[in-house]
Amino acid sequence: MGLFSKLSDSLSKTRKGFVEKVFDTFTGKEIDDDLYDELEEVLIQGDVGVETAIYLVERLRVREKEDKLKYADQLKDALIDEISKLMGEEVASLNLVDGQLNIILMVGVNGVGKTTSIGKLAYILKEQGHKVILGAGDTFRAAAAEQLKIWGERVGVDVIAHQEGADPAAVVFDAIAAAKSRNADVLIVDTAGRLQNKTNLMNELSKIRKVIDREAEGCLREVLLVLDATTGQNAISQAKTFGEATGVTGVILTKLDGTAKGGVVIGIKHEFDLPVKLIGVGEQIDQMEFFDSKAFSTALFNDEASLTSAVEEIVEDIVEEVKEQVAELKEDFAEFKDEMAEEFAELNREFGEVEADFKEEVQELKEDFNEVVEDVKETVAEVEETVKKEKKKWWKW
Ligand SMILES: Nc1nc2c(ncn2[C@@H]2O[C@H](COP(=O)(O)OP(=O)(O)OP(=O)(O)O)[C@@H](O)[C@H]2O)c(=O)[nH]1
Ligand SMILES: [Mg+2]
Repeated sequence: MGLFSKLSDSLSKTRKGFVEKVFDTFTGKEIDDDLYDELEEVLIQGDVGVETAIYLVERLRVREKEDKLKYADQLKDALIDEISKLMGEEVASLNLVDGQLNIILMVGVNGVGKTTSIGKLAYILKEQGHKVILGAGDTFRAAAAEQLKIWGERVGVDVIAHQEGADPAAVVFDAIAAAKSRNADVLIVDTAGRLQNKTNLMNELSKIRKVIDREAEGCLREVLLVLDATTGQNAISQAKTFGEATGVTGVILTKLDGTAKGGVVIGIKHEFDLPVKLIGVGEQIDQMEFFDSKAFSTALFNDEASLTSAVEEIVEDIVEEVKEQVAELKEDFAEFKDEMAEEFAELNREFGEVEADFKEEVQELKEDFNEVVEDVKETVAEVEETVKKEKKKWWKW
């Protein structure tokens, strides 16, 4: 499936559940305060966040005056325009420096998709040619290191892990040493999502940061906060807590595929000075993408987007089918060739037998013919002899 249709597909629930509701508020109505109130409510329900909902409604009031809009339908285009502006046009990237060790720290509460995202990110970076190593900094949850090791095997990268209950700072220390000695240029560190309480969690993260700063000064390029899109408003409040406490540099928004709460991206973009860097659109290894604001708002609002993705899918299906048919034809042809070769060999054999029989018969015929020739010669000789004798008789007369 193409990149765009993947994104468009993963946003289909948000398009149906959120965008269509927003658009419904506009249908066939006059512009008045009730309409703005209703819109604000729908935006909040769609998880863009209270602040962002208020901001967008304010912007629409301004646009109504500036553009002299009369009907609610006209506000629809203005809203799409305002949200697209707010999202920006940039495609996200990671802050990595060539030829140096780059450390990426993954943080976030339990179950949001940190470990899975590490696996997917390692896969992306490895494909890009980086040498990646993983550090199992979640020593709190049973089997957390095992889960990371499974991802490491899947991707084909080394994982540095200690026993359950070990000091995560010690794991990070070893992981940095391993990254240096094995010449890895990207180290991604997993962390625990749940500790006894929030203070413990934040303390642990700051201890890990200290080890990184001491052992690999200046190498911590990204602290990525992983947020689960299905939690909507909760994701926004987690962004507040973690953003303040752990020096987060960007967000990975996971599980966009299973939710109608994709509007949360708009809120995160607007309320925090935090770029959404990557989005998770499924559980598989290749289901994570760098966040492309423009593609995102296009896929969200534009009918053309669904059309393009539908066409893209149809074309892909056709290409797949043709490929399959070509493969089948190739197989058939190979079989046909083998059959023909066999038949040909058989014919050759049969022909050889016939040829041999034929030669024998010709030989026999030749022999018969020679015999006949001999007989004829003998007869001729006898006749000549008789003629001679008869001639002599006649002379005597
Ligand atoms: N549908 C979908 N599921 C995802 C995505 N990312 C992660 N998941 C699933 O979310 C669940 C939790 O993922 P983990 O990676 O274990 O989450 P975690 O943050 O490491 O959890 P803890 O280690 O307990 O803190 C798993 O079942 C993943 O398969 C995504 O983008 N889409
Ligand atoms: Mg985990």
